[in-house]
Amino acid sequence: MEGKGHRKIIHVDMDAFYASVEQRDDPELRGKALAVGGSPEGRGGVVATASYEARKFGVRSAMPSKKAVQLCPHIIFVRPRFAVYKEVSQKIREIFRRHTDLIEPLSLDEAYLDVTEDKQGIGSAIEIAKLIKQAIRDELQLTASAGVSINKFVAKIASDMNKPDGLTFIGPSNIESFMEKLPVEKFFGVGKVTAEKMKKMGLFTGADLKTLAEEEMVKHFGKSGRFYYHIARGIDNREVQPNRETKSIGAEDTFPYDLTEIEEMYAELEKISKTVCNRLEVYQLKGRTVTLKIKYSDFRQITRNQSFMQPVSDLQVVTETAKKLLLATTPEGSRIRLLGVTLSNFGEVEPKKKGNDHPDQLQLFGE
Ligand code: DCP
Ligand code: MG
Repeated sequence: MEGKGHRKIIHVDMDAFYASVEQRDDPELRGKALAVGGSPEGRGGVVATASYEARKFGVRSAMPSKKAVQLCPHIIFVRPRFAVYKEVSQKIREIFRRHTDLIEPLSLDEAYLDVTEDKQGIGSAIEIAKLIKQAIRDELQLTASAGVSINKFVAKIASDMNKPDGLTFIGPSNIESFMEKLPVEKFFGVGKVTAEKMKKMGLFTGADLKTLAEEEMVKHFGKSGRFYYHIARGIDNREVQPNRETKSIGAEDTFPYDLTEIEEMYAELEKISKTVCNRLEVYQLKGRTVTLKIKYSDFRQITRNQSFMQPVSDLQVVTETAKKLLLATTPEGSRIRLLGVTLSNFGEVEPKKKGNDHPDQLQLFGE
């Protein structure tokens, strides 16, 4: 690689994380089709993750448990043990820290590492990725997949390419052709709705995106268009940001058609709040402020929030607050494209200090 002047970035992502931890800790579950989260009766429950044995049947994260049972009748449901996942996550981070302090966790099971300068002077990012994978296997009896490249975006795509237990290197000379072949839905920040829009415009791959000028990209896709423009050319200068504190946890959904009925909006808010509360549980956080984000069909966007004296994380409180905020701001006849719910203002109640504002919010949004 690893020519001069390039960064050396590793993206590490654990394989079937929750499910692998459960199989590790209970030999009865090894080799079995397994879903963490949800329940067989599955009224509204969704699968957090599935073991690779269950994925063979098509079971996926965020799938309703009912659907999972249809696909894989012998699937076993296991309750999540968030405290254990959190502990494993900390141990993984300790392993990373043997090589670098430039670690940016994206979730419990995933992080970027900048090893341009590594603590042990190994020099090769591929070698470091191998050592990290080996340590995770030896010390934690789990497997991880790693992607190695010169920027975050390509490293993240690479880590997903040879799962499980993969190690994929995409060097500077391969990046351009790699990006050209990449389907647009793999681009960072491109969700279902943007992907549809791109396809309608005849844009299917990185090569197609490259035919548009930067201003055209911005015209069609807003601020993200500029990022897509560069990324299609393999350029991603985002730095690995260590010690980013979680300032907010949220989820949002853009709808394939505009919502006009309050019942529909409520149903979506219930789903989104559920995702948020699951994440709050993972991170063991409670927030004092609930924020509702609404984007209307004319792209007008508003946020409204409500704060509580005590931090909250209860599903019912979050959902009811979001509904109340919606009702207070959305007159009849409104057409809504997007709804989002975010919790912020974490931690204990303390008197407001001056100069204690953090503008650099880490949003844990989206799928
Ligand atoms: N998770 C969740 N709900 C989702 C997606 C994920 O609760 N919709 C949880 C369970 C996963 C963990 O986060 O184990 C990590 O998410 P990943 O997307 O990395 O999925 P896995 O690690 O399970 O599988 P993979 O091997 O594809 O990375
Ligand atoms: Mg994973």
